[in-house]
Amino acid sequence: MSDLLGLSTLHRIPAAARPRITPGEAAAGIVHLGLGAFHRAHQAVFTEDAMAAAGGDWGIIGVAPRSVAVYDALRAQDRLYSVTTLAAEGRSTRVVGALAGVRHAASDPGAVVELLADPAIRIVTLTVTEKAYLLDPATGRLRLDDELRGDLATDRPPRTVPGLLIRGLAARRRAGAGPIALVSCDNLPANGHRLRGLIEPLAAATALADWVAGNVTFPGTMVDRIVPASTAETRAVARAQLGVRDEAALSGEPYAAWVIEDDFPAGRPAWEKAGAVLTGDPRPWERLKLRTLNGVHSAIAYLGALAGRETIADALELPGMTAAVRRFIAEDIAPSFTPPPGVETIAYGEEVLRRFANPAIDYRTVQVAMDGSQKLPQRVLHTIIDRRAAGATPRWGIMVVAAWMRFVGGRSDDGRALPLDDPLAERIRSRLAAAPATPAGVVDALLGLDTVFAPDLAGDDTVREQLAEWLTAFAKHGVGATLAGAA
Ligand code: CS2
Repeated sequence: MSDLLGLSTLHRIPAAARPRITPGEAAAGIVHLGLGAFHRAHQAVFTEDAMAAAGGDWGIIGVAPRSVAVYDALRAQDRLYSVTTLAAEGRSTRVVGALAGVRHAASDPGAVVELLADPAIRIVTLTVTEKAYLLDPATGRLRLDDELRGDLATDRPPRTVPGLLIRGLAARRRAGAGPIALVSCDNLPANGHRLRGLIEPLAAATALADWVAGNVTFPGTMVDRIVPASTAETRAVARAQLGVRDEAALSGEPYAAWVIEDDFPAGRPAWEKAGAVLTGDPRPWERLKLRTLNGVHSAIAYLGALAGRETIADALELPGMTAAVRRFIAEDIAPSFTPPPGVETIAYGEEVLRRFANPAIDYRTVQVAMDGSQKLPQRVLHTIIDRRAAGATPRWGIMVVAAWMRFVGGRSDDGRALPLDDPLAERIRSRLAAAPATPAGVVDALLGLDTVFAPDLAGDDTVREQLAEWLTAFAKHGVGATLAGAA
């Protein structure tokens, strides 16, 4: 008898953990690109709950762009997987039945193009991470690289996400399959506008512009749930809770939020019945979340990793850390924008700190630290730019950038190697290698990354000086002692 989670073993798991919709019952209506943990613990759960509450053929076909491991694991389990909610008080596990299919784009790109041409598919959601947008992070403009040029100019299977989408949209137009919404669920500001800014120039280059203008919408979203990378422990917990093995098991915090711009030309699931907020303009929510939650997450990640802390919750316990990030929120972040109506940024920040302190969540500092060149602009640099424009000196935001500059040097305070997992890793390393190994040398070298630092910021002498001061303090006392003395 199989002990693997699947349709034939569902009867063996506790009734409360069984999927809320019968797997296979709802036909597919959504294609999702990026089958990572975040999607499966966030949008898939909202969508299952919406279908359970209000019906509709909104099953999700999940597409793994590259990694084959998740795709194989989900196929072996009839696309079922569990999410364990981790709270300090205890945990609960549920199996999610929202996936109507899975595909692997790298080995079968044609299948994805065909799905986009299917009239049953009316929504495409994306969690493909910041770097897949091929946008210059400092300017937000499309960066046409060789791979994307190849996707546009040849018939070879598309290798980039924009290439795949354009090919799919062209097929949809030919098939007369009707309008569709493309929904970015990545942590980018004005993510809907960015996705539109990516697709429209490409559509114009392929004579799709009019059809896209009349048939495709780009609703923006704010997505939020802390979903750590799965480990052997996650799978062991799932097995204990379910009584069967789940090789695709996930865990997440109790909190989940989804704010969605309501612009779906061919319908949508009743996500509001699952707790999502449908709105005319999600941008104030995105800004609040990116600058506060993600900005502070990155701050704790760089400072904590340098001080030798492996998890966010442990890093928060460093003497001075909570005081420093509270001042970052109160003095730099809160005055940098107007929050959504009814929300107070400092109170929101306090809730974020409580969520980060959840002792049941092992979120690695190096996981948040990765792809810093893609994350820093919207998480920290926009706060600094807005405060500088208002004549203020955002000392704490500048400290976070200095921590990133020390982090990409590759060593923690006690000399341990730190991973530089970043699409600009080579450029960062070669700039650092060519620069004098002094604080001012490091600042000059890294501010020269013009796709990260906009010219106004890179040319700001006050910012430069403060960056060098923080780097000097970090080198002299270590990050732990600097924090303890700073706030
Ligand atoms: C984190 C986010 O890894 C990271 O960069 O800051 O994934 C964060 O956990 C989510 O945005 C929370 O909604």
